[in-house]
Amino acid sequence: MADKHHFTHRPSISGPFTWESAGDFEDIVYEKGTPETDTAGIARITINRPEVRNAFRPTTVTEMIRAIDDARDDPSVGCVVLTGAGDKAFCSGGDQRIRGEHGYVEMEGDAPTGMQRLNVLDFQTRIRTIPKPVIAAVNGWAVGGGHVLHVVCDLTIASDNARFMQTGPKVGSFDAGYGTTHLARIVGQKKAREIWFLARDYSAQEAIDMGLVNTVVPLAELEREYVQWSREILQNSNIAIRMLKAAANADEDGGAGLQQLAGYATMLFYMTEEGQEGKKAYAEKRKPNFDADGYRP
Ligand code: S0N
Repeated sequence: MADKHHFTHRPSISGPFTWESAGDFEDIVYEKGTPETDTAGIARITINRPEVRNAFRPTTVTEMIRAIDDARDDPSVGCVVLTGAGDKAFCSGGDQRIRGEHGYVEMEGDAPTGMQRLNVLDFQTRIRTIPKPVIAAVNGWAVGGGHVLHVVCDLTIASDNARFMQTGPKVGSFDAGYGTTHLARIVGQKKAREIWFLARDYSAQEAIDMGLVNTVVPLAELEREYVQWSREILQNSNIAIRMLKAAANADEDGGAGLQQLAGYATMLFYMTEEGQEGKKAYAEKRKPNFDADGYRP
């Protein structure tokens, strides 16, 4: 007999969970779940610089952008997880050893390579605009620009050893974009100002109490938890989720947010008979019949 309560069903998952490499990178590990297993449909980006608590340098960010762009374009991926290597940090923000005069700059010997700029902002924008949920799996410190990364993600699952901190005013930096405005949407204006002005660190329990994260689990269960959340997401309508994410973004992102939502509305319109009729009539050099279904109320 069909399960009449299928809508309350949570898929049960069983580890161990396996992942397949999705490319060669220097600073990150990019993987996709194994087809036909519980990780199928999930892409996982792991910042892999544990010796500096997973601080990012321009190369790290460029690689994360390549990975998330791949996840966006891959129709077998419905959900992305962002995490850090090891058990001490998710990400400690910009690599302070290579902070230059107006951005982060890598060196080859004594010579700077590439432009000095904050390319992490481009990655933040990708997290917002990919029409698939991005889950931050915070497995230790989330600090500075690393804290902002989890703030920008759609959901945050934290391990019980996670700690959260914006150090900006202590180290001469700030993120006055999503790192402030979206944070305030999440935890409220008073709390967001406290987080930035005092630059204190907060425990996983304090984070959940202020609504900064979605759930907290023991570190050993973090992978199981984000695979479980991903599986539940993946069994739901991806178009519904795309539209919901775009609507939540549009509320904050002004014209850029509306552009995303409007683009998806156009995509849906293309998928209708009425949308297709316009294209067909043009190709067949005839007058289109747009009102076949009448004029909807
Ligand atoms: C993360 C912390 C709290 C961990 O403490 P713990 O566990 O005691 O470890 P440590 O012994 O301190 O660290 C281990 C090794 O890792 C190095 N390290 C840690 N973090 C960094 C880092 N961010 N850059 C470079 N190295 C790092 C340590 O130096 C140590 O190395 P060794 O063993 O060789 O001594 C603690 O480590 C900590 O507080 N780290 C610094 C956190 C921080 O201040 N981060 C930078 C904050 N600013 C930004 O992230 C800028 C953000 C940004 O890019 C941006 C974005 C948008 C708009 C503006 C900006 C902007 O630039 O402002």
